[in-house]
Amino acid sequence: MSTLETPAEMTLSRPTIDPGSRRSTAMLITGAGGEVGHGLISALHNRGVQNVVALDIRELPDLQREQCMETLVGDICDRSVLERLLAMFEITEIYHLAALLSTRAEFTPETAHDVNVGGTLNLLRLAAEQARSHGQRVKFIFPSSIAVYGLDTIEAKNDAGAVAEDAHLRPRTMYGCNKLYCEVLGRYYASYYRQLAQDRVHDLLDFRCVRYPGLISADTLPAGGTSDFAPEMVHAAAAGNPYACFVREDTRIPFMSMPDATDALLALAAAPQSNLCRRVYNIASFSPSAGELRELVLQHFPDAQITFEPDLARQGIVDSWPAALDDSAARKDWGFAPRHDLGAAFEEYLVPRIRARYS
Ligand code: AKB
Repeated sequence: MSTLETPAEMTLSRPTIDPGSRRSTAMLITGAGGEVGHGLISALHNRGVQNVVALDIRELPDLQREQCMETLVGDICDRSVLERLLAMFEITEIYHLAALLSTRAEFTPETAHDVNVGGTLNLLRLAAEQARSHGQRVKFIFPSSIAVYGLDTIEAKNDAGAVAEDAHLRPRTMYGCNKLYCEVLGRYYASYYRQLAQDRVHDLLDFRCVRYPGLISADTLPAGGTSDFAPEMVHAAAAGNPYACFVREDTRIPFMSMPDATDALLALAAAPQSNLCRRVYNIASFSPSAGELRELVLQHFPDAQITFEPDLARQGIVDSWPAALDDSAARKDWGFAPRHDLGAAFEEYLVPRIRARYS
């Protein structure tokens, strides 16, 4: 099949681009229909960025589509979809968000590996090919996760305190293994890709990565993660639904608000390369226990019905994640400074927006 034919697996939502014309430059977002994609597209739109091309396996809602230059429906595992993209656009920057999250991945680990690793490999290769063809480095921004860490016992978790980037890298989930390996692949493509080839071109990719904690959005609900108990608790309270939290009251992992998560991706992307002393950075904002979260939710929604019914398997995953992250490198190198601590996340962001959403 020629690269100019539209494969059955990919459809254009707005077929406005003439493939014969000069390719326009584009910023590609994969997994654009997910929670981070939703926040990132709107953050880029608010900043006046007009060349976003969004890719997802499902059609995006109208509002997101209007905020993009082009939206494509297709699978990152399908290389013909990516070839088609290359025929249409000159891609200068990639935000590769598509992934199967930690809970979902445990039900179909091999499929998760195909998407999380195979899809990332396809995107890294696409970035390298792009850089070779237009002669400029492609920026590759990759959200990794707290799931790359693995602490064997609650005692080890308590003793570890705020975990730094290079410690405790023993993930217990397929998703964590995939994210950790993709970080390594990103480093390989950026520094050593085809290192023995005669026609090797150096410096094709500028790979930058944040390790996200759990994220809480007012506008979307997560699907398939294990940190989902926090956003689910808040949304259920606002919607007037009872909520049985699937982890113990004393469970503690770091979180951040969605606006801080998307701002962090953009701040890392914008940082001068000379300031960056690593490719992979921890970031986090606050680390409440599930019980403390419940108390805070009750302050804002006094009628909320929140109980604790731990699911031992999911509990085991969250117990293996650190209670806090050391994000001092991100603060020092590229000025990471989340605007929402726990109180501000609730008062200034979550509660007003979620109330409006469910009222
Ligand atoms: C998950 O729960 O899988 C994600 C994550 C912590 O990366 N939210």
